[in-house]
Parts: sequence; C-alpha cells; structure tokens
Amino acid sequence: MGELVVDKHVKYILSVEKRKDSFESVVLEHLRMNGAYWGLATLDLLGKLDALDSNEVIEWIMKCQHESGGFAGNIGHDPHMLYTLSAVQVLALFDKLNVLDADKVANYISGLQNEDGSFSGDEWGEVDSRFSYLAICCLSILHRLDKINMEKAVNYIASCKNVDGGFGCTPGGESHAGQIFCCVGALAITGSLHHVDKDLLGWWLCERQVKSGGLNGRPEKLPDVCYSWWVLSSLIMIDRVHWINKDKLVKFILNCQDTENGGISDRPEDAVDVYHTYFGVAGLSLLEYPGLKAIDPAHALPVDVVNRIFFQK
Ligand code: GRG
Ligand code: ZN
Repeated sequence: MGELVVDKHVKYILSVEKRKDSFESVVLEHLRMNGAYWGLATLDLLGKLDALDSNEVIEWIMKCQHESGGFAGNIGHDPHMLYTLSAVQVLALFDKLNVLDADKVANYISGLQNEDGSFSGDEWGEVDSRFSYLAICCLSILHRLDKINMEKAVNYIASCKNVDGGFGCTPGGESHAGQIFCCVGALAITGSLHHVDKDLLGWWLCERQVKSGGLNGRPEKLPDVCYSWWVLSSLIMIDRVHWINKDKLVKFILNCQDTENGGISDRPEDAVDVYHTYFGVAGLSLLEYPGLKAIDPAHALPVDVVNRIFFQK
C-alpha cells in the first residue's frame, strides 16, 4: 500500500493558494473563504502551517468582514454564515481570534435565528440544519453560545431526526451523511447527544462503507473521500467508529492521492481538488494515521487549536 505523500500535498496546497487565476480559483472565487479554511486546516494537520505568511491571510480575511459582523466568501461579496465560520476557524488556526470583535460576529449570527429555533444562512432566509451547525460551532469558538436560544436551537435539530436514526436538512428531509455531521456536531457541542439514537444511527452510518473500503453519503450512492469526514466524524461523536473497517478506509483514501503532483480526489483516478484533499487528510487524522495532528470531530479544527480555545482563554 502507498503512503501519504505529505510533501507533495503541502506543495499542492501552497500552489493553489498562490495560483489565484487558476481554473479552480476562478470556479471557487465566491468560496475563497471556504477554500482558505480547507487549505490552511490541511497544512496545519500536516504540521506545515508555518509555510504561509499569516499576516497576509489575516489582512485579507478582515477585508471580507461586512458591517453586519458577518464574513463574505471574498472581498466585496455578501456575508453568509458559512464564510463566517470559515473566517473564525482560520483565525483560530493562527491563534488570532483576538483581532475579532466577538460580540459583533455573535450578533450577526444570533440575528439569523428564527422563531422556531432554526437558522437562516444569510439575510435571504433559506433554512437548513447546516446553518444550525454553522451558528453553534462558530458561537462555541467565540464563547458566545449564550447569545442564542439554545433550547429552541436544539429542539429544531432534534425535529430533523428521521425514523432511520439519521438527520435531514429540514424536518422530514431525507437522511444524508453531510446533514448528519451537522446535526450530530451541533448536538455534541451543546451537550445534547441524548437526542441521538446511537445504535440506530451507528448502524445507518456503518452501512455507508462499500466493498472498496470507501464511504458513501446515502444508500446506493458512490463512495467519495469527503464522506470519510462526514460519516467518520459522526461515528466518533457517537462512539461507534469501531463498526467500520478502518484499514480498508485508509487504503481507499490513499488510493485517491495524486502521488506525482499532490492533492486528493473524490475517488480513485479523478481530478484532485482542495476540498477532497482536506477531507482526505482530516479523515486519515480521525483514523489516527501516523504523523498527522489529531482533529476534533465536532469543531473540525486540530485538537491543539480547540484546547487552546477552551483551556487557555
Ligand atoms: C466545518 C467541516 C465543516 C463544515 C461546515 C457546510 C457544512 C458545515 C456542512 C455541509 C454538509 C453537507 C450537506 C455535506 C454534503 C456535501 C456533498 C458531498 C453533497 C453531495 O450530495 P449529492 O446528493 O451527492 O450531490 P451524493 O454523494 O449523495 O451522490
Ligand atoms: Zn465529495
């Protein structure tokens, strides 16, 4: 079996960071804040965050903040909860949360909570359990969970639970591994995992492993490296990770590497991208692959960063 080609992946991430006019950068322009989180979190897990000039990144992040307190995907774009969490996560990676006015960011987020406890992603109002996670994770990092109605937030997430033990984007929505990560993550952060039927959900999640060792996001779908994160992090949070074959999953992820030019793809032989490179490396970290920093399954940040946030205020 091949090994994780760490140096190649570092080189790949750094080259995408610099190549602002590449095809991938153009396609992802509106998502740049998200891309920054994927790329920089990957570098940190690989122990190479210092390969980048943090001042330049922080300066750009702060230019993406809107007067409402929320962050946009790039300079001059509209703010959204997704980019707000990514911005806060990147600042946390660099130990620079102190440049933020935490109350201002928290006010933006709490302003997006609806009467029924759910959250909208931005001022346009779309509601999804993803946004509940983004809000709760971000406020947790900022020590501002008291700014929302937590009881209603938790009850809304619980109302997205299905009879198969999984969770959907809204009440009655089909179970999907990505939504399950969001709901279980938010329940874990708020100490509300008693709303999860761990055996039933654990069964649904471990059935996501297919013959090749990879994981899919729903029954009958193809395996994809990003589900190594969405499924595995959920299994860890409910203490059922021993229900899948870890060795086979490690092999599947390693098989998705471009061993020549670096980067990881969704499945073997496909083109690599930063998103799947991050979730491949993060998945390997959850699988305790040697040489990688450990990652926190709920906050999606390295454990040392999370410890710094909660134990060294
Ligand atoms: C901080 C890690 C982190 C996440 C932020 C935005 C978010 C919170 C979570 C997104 C969760 C989610 C819904 C992930 C799923 C993404 C995905 C691969 C969707 C594809 O769905 P389909 O139906 O593909 O197109 P399948 O794999 O089902 O064929
Ligand atoms: Zn994917």
